[in-house]
Amino acid sequence: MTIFEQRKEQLTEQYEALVARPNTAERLGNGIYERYEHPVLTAAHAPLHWKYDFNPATNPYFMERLGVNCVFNPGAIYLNGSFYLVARVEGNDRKSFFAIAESKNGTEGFRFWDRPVVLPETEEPDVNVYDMRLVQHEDGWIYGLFCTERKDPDAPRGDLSSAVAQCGIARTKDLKQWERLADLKTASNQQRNVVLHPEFIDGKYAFYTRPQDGFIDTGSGGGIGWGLSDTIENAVIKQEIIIDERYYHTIKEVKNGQGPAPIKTDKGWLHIAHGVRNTAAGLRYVLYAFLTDLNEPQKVIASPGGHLIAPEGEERIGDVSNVVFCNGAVALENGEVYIYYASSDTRCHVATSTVDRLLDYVLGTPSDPLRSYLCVQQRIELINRNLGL
Ligand code: M1P
Repeated sequence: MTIFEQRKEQLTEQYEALVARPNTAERLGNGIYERYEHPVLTAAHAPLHWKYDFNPATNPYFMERLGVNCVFNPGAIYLNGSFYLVARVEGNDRKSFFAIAESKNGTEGFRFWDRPVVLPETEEPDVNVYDMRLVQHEDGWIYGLFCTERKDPDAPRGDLSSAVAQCGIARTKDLKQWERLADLKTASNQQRNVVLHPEFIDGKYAFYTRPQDGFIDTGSGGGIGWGLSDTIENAVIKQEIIIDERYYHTIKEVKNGQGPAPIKTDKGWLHIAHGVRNTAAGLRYVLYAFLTDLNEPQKVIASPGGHLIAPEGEERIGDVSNVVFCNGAVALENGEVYIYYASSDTRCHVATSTVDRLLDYVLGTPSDPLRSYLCVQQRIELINRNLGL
């Protein structure tokens, strides 16, 4: 056997074992959701034919030619009996692109389709695209809203990092053929974490936004925003309001952002979002949940204090450590919920729960009292009630 043949065979075996690996849920968890033993998608899940040249004449050492650095921040959708993740795949060259991975049960066996998504461009080409939120809208299309990033044309000479982030919009019926629409227009300089609400509001398309002054800093951008647009082709939000503010000394002090499109329940729209605070070790990203009114999805009606999911164990380490981020979730008709989250901008995980349990969590968990003294009182009340039982 040549080196080429040997390496190809062994790497193929290793790859197939990884994709077929069973993934078991933790036994007890916290009652709100279950984490799983393994990530559902990693860089190693990228098919070999995306990375290696399969021709022995041009690649005698069976060497990686186009490496994949990480696979994270997936959008999610359930269609015709399968779970689909549209993952952010980052090549070794730092550019992200989207690729669809499919699984029958949503917790294991995710396998990428043969080819990544070919996303059409607008007249102003994207330099980088990432973090797609998939939304099955009541207008009949599946929308993918994502961040499109381009170099800041106003950056001073020599500044090769400043960028402008905006919301790109694409739509599809089958996740294969994508139509690109114009980027969303808002009054803000920059937008990230924009999500389409799945239903019309007063006959208009409704968006969760995240206005920000700079590429990293939200600056005066006060939190998760909301705005309406008459159309989705050439979407424009003329008026943006903040519906979930960031707040001093909370998990969302520095910034926050809507996760996936909210889940419709009989008690309101269930939202998963991320909150960011600063630490001596850099930014810390956690997930939190809140509920908004069924008829007025911009009105928050329940807001449990603290995080829903924070990075744990190996999740804490990666390209951007101490981060969990979620832009994909699936709620099945039987009430099961699959929360797809990424850790440390490196790999994708799943946590499973149910609509009932998540509603119990958002409605039964006390809100953040915002001061240590009041937090102690809140806990003493719980302790006293428990000791009295
Ligand atoms: O690195 C953590 C996350 O940072 C950004 O999120 P936000 O705009 O809320 O700060 C995004 O680039 C996201 O992809 C990334 O996971």
